[in-house]
Amino acid sequence: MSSRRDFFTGAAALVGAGLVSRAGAATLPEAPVMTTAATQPPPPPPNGRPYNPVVTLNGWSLPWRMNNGVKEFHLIAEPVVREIAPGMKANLWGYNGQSPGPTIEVVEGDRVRIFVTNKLPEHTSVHWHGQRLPNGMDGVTGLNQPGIQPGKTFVYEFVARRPGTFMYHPHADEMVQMAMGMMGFWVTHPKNPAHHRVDRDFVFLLNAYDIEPGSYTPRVNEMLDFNLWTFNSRAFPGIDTMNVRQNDRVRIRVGNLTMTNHPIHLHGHEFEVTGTDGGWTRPESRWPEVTTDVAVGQMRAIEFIADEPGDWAFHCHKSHHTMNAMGHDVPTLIGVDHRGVAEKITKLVPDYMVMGDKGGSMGDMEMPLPENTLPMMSGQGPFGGVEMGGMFTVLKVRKDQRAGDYKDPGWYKHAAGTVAYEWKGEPPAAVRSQPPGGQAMPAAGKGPEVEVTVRKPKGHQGHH
Ligand SMILES: [Cu+2]
Repeated sequence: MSSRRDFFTGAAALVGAGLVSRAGAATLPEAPVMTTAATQPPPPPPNGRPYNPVVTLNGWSLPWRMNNGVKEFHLIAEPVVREIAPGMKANLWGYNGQSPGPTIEVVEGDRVRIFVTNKLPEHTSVHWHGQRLPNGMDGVTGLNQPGIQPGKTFVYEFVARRPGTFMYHPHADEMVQMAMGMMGFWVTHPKNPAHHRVDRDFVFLLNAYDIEPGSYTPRVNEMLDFNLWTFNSRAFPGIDTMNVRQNDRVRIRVGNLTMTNHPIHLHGHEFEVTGTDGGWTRPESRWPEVTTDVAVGQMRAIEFIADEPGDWAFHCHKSHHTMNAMGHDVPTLIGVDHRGVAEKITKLVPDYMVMGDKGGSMGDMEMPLPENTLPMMSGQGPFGGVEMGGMFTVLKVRKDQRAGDYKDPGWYKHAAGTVAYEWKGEPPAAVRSQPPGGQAMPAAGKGPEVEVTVRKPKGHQGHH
């Protein structure tokens, strides 16, 4: 069923959330454009089969129009400026104003028609990674179709046959276009919304760039030595937190379009891999873990009950993937007494800094940074510098986070006696009053002992 009223309903649902409408030719569906890198709360589907929408971390889902029962989307491949984190922007290629492109959400059995307009300076195509579809819709330039030349619009059409987690990306000048950020997420929801139901469903892509400190555009010839590691083309502290209610069943879907694998690690909970790039895993095949490797080209859906309140780190476990650029050329001098050396070198090489001679900490160090460059490790938490970058964010589990509320609740307020403390000869009173072997509970009618101040992450540490 279609009606004139349906025509822009999808877009209307998002207006006011950074979305700019851009009318296309009369016969084409509108191609809305997103102007912000902030996470957009998921709008319920305005028409078509019902589903439980996903939340794209620092991203959004693409509205559609219904045309005689076909879901029509319009992607525009184009150069974009993506804010990687406050203090750094990158000239990337993407879709509809951002990179990665918008998430496409459809329902198992939907007939889907996607218009792709090429506003890049070279030909492109779109491959619908993981889908069952007619061979001529698979998007490999030269093999399945001619390239989409600049200024041209191609149409892809197929039935979303298999529910699950997918990605899309060009299969044309792939090394350049993927190094420039051409990619997006795709979710095909099960026909029965009660199947695989969760309370929160977060999705994002893993990406890597080689952006020289002080510059704005990725070096596209890079094969191995990437220096910027991101979730949905955002680097910590620019990645939004995942905010959930205590005891929510949470799914996090991750797709990897970098050139290396990423062991994704969650603190405080065990999860199971409930979906891969090939579909849902059989329940008898699942086992609990706290880290799962997401190899190149793979998608993984992990699920867990968020039953431990707090601010839990969620990150890639390769430590150089939780650092921002400049990580490569700094010598390790742990155990070396270099008193006076750094000072002398600084006179020769202004950007030089010593990588902690005590095994330590750069999070609090001030160092001169080139323009448009993030500190290697930064981010302020309630107790000081978090000393992370890149692929790192926080799962915030709160008793009072309402269903459907994705707002950041601020830092966790710890119950008295449940924070690691400095030993001063005897435990503080709050620790002594804890029940032996049990979790400390805040005394009835009394607030938590620790007052925390919320400080905004500093994106531009070290600028003078
Ligand atoms: Cu990694």
